[in-house]
Amino acid sequence: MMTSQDYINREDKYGAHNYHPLPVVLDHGKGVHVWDVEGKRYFDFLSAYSAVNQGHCHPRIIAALNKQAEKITLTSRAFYNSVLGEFEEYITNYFGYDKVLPMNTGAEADETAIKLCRRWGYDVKGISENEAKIIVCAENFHGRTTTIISMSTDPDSRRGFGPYTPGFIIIPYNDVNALEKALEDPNVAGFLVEPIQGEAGVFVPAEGYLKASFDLCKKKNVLFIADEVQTGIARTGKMLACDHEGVRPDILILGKAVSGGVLPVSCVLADNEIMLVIKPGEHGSTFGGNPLGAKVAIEALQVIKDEKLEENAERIGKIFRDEIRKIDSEMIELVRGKGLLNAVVIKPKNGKEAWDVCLAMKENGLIAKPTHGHIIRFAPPLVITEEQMHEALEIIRKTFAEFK
Ligand code: IF1
Repeated sequence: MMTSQDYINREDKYGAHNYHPLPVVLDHGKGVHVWDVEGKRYFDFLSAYSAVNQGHCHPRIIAALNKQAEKITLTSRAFYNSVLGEFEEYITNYFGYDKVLPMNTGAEADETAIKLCRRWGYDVKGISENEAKIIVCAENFHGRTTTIISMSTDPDSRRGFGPYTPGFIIIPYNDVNALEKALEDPNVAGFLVEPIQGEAGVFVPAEGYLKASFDLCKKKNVLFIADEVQTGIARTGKMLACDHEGVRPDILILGKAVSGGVLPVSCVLADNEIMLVIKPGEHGSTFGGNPLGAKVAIEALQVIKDEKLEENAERIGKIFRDEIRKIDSEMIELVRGKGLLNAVVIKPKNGKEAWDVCLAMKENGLIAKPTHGHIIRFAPPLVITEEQMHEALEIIRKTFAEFK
């Protein structure tokens, strides 16, 4: 019988060392729970970075997967398939856009949005060839491709991977004045922003920031592009985080939970005057729009509605923040977040940091991951019940008590 350590050693030996995982080896999952190879059960408070919003192995999504897998999985876009149109109609109605462009990963969808925005800048706005600029925010996270890391300010993401793609203006996040100033450049085609910065440590901007930014973009004929890969699909207590401020992005980027974490399905949504600037042969992906992912995504999105997961995220998220704020621990500096996308900022004590807290929580039956050394993200599947949240909070309280 292989132990967890055996599995870890094998990954270490044969896999690239581009991650530093918590030492837990997961074998199966159901709803809010996952089990390791020794059979120990944990609350999953990462949800695969908000991809598994519908819970692990949701029976309806897995049934849709199995059913379609028996019929046809991939056709490429060289031919039509009998499911893609159904998905396109479904998701455009769901989010209220004319058109969708399906891809696979979040990074690909972000890349798609960048290309779409630039092309719109040339063909519709009239920017001279190769002069288009896109405004982005410091501390952003949009993925790992070469162009995306070109607009990153995180040294770990960027360093040693140049030369970088030009054409980005980086301004501070949550700073409307900086945006207004950057928008004076007539070559700006778009403003790409996360409604809440996830990787930055679940940084929630001031109320009104998204609306004010959107309005400024409109004044300057600039596309407002929302990366809702992490914040979308009910995570923050509304279907989209932009819904909290009544903002409808010109280009909406989705990924992760679009498929409930079952397959990589991402997409970009926009209306005709933007989406139709890309013509046949100018963009695509072998797997983008595959019938398997399409069927899975329809079911995963329908589960969100049928189980009212936005409401649940909103309600249970409040309980989480209220209860964390009551914990008497010098290590808890603050808790912030929206819905079930939350983070606790940890003040190190006696050399113990967020990583040590996560290790101790793991021992007590709850897994979460530190970010930036001093922040722990708490983002369980949105199917979590009030009772389960109280059970999880008991584990968190017990853990902090161990650091007294
Ligand atoms: C990793 C963070 C989360 C994203 C937003 C696009 C993507 C992501 C807003 C790209 C991806 C992930 C990827 C993951 C770590 C992770 C993450 F800590 F880095 F910030 F979720 F919190 N836009 N986020 O958050 O999507 O190409 O990965 O499908 O291991 O890099 P992808």
